[in-house]
Amino acid sequence: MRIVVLAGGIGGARFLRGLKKAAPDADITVIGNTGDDIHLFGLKVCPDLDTVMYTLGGGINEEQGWGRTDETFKVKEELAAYGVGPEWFGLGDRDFATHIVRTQMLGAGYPLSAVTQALCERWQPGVRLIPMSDDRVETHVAVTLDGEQKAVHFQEYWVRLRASVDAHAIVPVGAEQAKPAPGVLEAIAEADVVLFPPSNPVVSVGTILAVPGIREAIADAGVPVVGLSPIVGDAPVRGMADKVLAAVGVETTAAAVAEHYGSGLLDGWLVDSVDAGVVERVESAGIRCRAIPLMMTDVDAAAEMARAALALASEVR
Ligand code: GDP
Ligand code: FO1
Ligand code: CA
Repeated sequence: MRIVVLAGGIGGARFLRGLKKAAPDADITVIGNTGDDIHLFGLKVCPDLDTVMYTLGGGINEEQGWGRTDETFKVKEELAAYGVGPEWFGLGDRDFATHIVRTQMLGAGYPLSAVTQALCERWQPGVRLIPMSDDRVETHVAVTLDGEQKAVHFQEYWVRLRASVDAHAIVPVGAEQAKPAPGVLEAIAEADVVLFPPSNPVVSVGTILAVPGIREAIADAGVPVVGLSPIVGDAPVRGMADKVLAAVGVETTAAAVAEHYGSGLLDGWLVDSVDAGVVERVESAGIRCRAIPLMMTDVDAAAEMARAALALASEVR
């Protein structure tokens, strides 16, 4: 079975670990969000691609959910001693090596998709990880800071400001001109099923869908498209998705997120058991819906969610 998954960072990566366990023989292609990418210290950092790669490759810091295991921060300390920041973004020494290799290869002319493939040769994630695009796309967030309207990089909004101010708009800068990376549209066209893991619907899955051609390819593939809610009991399980959902006028509920994707895109939607009350509302929007436990407390729990997603996929269409 050929499965395509549109993934952000932690929610996507943890789900994928479960999916690999639930469907060990499946051919899994992951289309990764690159809207979170940021240039720091002259290096290209791709948080969501790295989170997927490290998580599936066994190098992730489990408690944090991002960055490397057994990490130290000597380089960051030395940079700070020179007065060189930003200090609010925690790049570790082991992680730095990834960004150095990536930046070196990009500088030599390789596209991000080829660089990602090369990095994955070390990590052997067991899936084909493709960035959504080789072109630069950078999510910016419009905010009011000190009475002034300005746009900040998504990482500045998320990590430095901790989404403590309201977002007026979320703009995936460059998305309109971006082309899907080689292999993205082909993987979708050849897929037997497309899954939206419980990733952020706005700044992870939403950004991938903003690359022209990707949403259309999914709709045209004529295969089941099933998603899992990142919202449980009217709140994000982790992080501040409520802030970016509000920016696009979507309430923070499992049902509203399903409606936001819409029946034109989504055939099936899994909500957590605590949200069983919204199943009817989602189904009346034309999306088949089931309520099951959706907390990825360990790999087995994530695998159970993946099985349920595949089962729902075989029910629709
Ligand atoms: P990010 O790029 O690291 O923010 O990761 P993603 O976009 O892939 O996923 C973020 C979303 O994952 C958040 O909105 C969380 O609510 C959701 N999430 C994290 N852990 C879980 C979980 O165990 N269950 C569910 N249902 N959602 C989760
Ligand atoms: N998230 C944080 O909350 N603080 C950090 O200092 C931080 C550093 C960092 C470094 C590399 C990396 O791949 C990810 C990192 N993240 C950090 C996570 C990440 O940038 C965000 O949580 C996601 O992009 C949000 O979607
Ligand atoms: Ca992310």
